[in-house]
Amino acid sequence: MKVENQCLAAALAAFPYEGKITALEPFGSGHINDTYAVYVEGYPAPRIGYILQRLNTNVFKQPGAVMQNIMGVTEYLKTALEREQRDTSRGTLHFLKTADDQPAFYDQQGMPWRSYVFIENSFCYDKSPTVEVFYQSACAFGDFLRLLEGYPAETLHETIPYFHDTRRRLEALQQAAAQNIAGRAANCQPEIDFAMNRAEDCALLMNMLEAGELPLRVTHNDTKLNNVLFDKTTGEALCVIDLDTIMPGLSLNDYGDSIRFGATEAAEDEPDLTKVTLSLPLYEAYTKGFLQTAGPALTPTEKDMLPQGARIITLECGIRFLTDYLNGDVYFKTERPGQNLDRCRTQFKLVSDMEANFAQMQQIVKKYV
Ligand code: ADP
Ligand code: GN1
Ligand code: MG
Repeated sequence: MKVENQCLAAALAAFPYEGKITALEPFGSGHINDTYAVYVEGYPAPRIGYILQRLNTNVFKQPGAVMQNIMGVTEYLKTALEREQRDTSRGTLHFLKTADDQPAFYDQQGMPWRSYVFIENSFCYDKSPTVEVFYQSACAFGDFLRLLEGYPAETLHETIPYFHDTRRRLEALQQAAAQNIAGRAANCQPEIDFAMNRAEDCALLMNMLEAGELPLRVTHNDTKLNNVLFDKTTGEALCVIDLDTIMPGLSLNDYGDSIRFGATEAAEDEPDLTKVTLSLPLYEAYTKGFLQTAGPALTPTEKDMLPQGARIITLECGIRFLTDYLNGDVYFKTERPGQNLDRCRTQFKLVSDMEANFAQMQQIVKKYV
């Protein structure tokens, strides 16, 4: 057996699964971890019983700290849901512990694996089929923020330091462009200029945080539409997943990252930029749901800054894709050459669209405050 497969088999054997395992299949469309669906015997056919994931240690340097955050937050969410008499089995993730009571298994190569219960009859969207679906995802993320309002933020580990420090993201881009390791800088000078021309914007939210004008909260930090599970039968949003980046952060980033990914009809890596536009109906649906659920917890300044939050995290994400393109695609998984540059371009196109529609975005926020 190849070492790769030996590791997978050992990880599979490390968790106390109920039922006979019948198959294992790569699963999901994330850019960071390796995800597998674990099938267990069932009638009339095998069913997915669990998710097994290998954490990307290039991204998460302290997997133990990631797992401590996740275990703490999921326990807390369970209690919070119980208090509101809501379904705990589908309202949050349930992680398994290994035979020696650990939340992760380390394989012979030292790579960490964790496993959790698959929420049956559920699925994720990579794109909103309707405004209603996007509204539902806003309620799920807004509710997540509200439920974790009382979580002791000081006990959380900062698993990726400076994750959404946009100033530092721009500095990293500057450095990557100067070093030009992969020899690609000449292919993307307009994109480099686009980012550099917005250096002041990159500092805006961090400056406000440091000045005490924005509060630090427990945030998810990766609020893409495909990180919400929906019920296949009722269509209702069930729970927020992909909890690796839960850290102290800004509510504006959680709001904004959802807009960046979901308030457009286009895929994140769409090469045809004429297809990439900000959809104001989707923007409005998300804003409505987010303010209905998280609104009572937000300060007037946070609410006021929501459109900026959307624009700046979109700029940041474009900067990150561009930096990775310049560095030779070492961070985000890619399936084709130029994919990170395409991803960067969609983000910058959205930034331009948000700049052109900024007054409308502000009006929409006002409507739901
Ligand atoms: P990543 O984005 O890092 O690859 P995720 O944690 O988002 O990893 O999981 C990948 C995909 O697996 C999700 O988009 C979702 O389709 C599916 N998934 C994850 N957890 C569950 C779960 N508990 N129940 C059902 N499906 C899940
Ligand atoms: C990554 O794992 P995934 O695909 O949910 C990334 C996010 C980016 C996103 C862009 C830990 O998220 O920060 O916004 O890709 N996660 C990490 O699609 O860097
Ligand atoms: Mg994900």
